[in-house]
Amino acid sequence: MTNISIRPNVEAFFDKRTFSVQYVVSDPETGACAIIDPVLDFDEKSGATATINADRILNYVEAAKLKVEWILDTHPHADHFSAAHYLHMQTGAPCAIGSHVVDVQALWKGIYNWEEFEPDGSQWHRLFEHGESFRIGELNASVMFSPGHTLASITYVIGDAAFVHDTLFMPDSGTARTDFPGGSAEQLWQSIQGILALPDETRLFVGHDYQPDGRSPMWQSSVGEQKASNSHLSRCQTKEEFIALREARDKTLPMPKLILPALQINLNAGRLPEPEANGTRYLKIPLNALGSVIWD
Ligand SMILES: N[C@@H](CCC(=O)N[C@@H](CS)C(=O)NCC(=O)O)C(=O)O
Ligand SMILES: [Fe+2]
Repeated sequence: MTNISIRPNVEAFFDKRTFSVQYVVSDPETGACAIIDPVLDFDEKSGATATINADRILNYVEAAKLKVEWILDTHPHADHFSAAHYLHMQTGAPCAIGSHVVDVQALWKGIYNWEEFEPDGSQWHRLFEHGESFRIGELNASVMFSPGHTLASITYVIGDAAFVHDTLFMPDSGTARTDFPGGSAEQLWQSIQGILALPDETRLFVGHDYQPDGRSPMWQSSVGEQKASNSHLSRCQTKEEFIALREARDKTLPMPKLILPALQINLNAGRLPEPEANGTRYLKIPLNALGSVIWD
């Protein structure tokens, strides 16, 4: 699956409001590129949306004379809005995500009581199955199903670069949480084993960096570095120990502040709700629908 001798260009864009890392991965030969996990800005205090992050990516694409062939999400994000739809409208490029997004859609259709919503993945142009391949110019990109953080998470492997989203974080930060609806620490462990089975030199690009102890944001590690020093994995000899560590930590984490606003946008491939008759768009917030709460 991996061809370590092929080294695509990877440009990262860090969003400091949500600690998200967005990527443009490009083929040096043809200038074709894919945008991965773009953020649509949302300020929950004012209800304002903006395209500051997405426009920064488009400016880079234009300056580097790249052609956007794909807009890819690794999973339906629970902490920020996806700019996939906006970038599709700007570039015409197709949007894609993992095929198990339909399971996440079915789950949240119930939570939001969305009668009219079709949980069939038709909101994207393409849904990827585990093991499927596609092209970005001359680059071969392949898809690994990597659930655990969400039911639908996938990793994109492109030459020597793997976009591992919220599975492993930087070695000093460990791993992603597994307590969202449909999450599973056991599945995350299995998904991590799949990523660590890639060659040691594989460059790993994470989906978030929460800057522990206030250090500068970082997003690139390697399989070898993660094996040697991931702060969660190095404390666990067995799957059972990992599950216990992950679940204990998850119990201490409040829900992301944007989970309820974000999933209704992201399960619709980043489309905002249609405006009502007065021209204003509204979000729907279910009360007492998620089990877990931390009050202080
Ligand atoms: N405080 C952040 C939390 C975001 C969050 O939960 N991030 C997920 C990835 S979407 C995670 O795995 N976090 C790990 C952690 O906080 O230890 C927010 O409110 O947005
Ligand atoms: Fe996430």
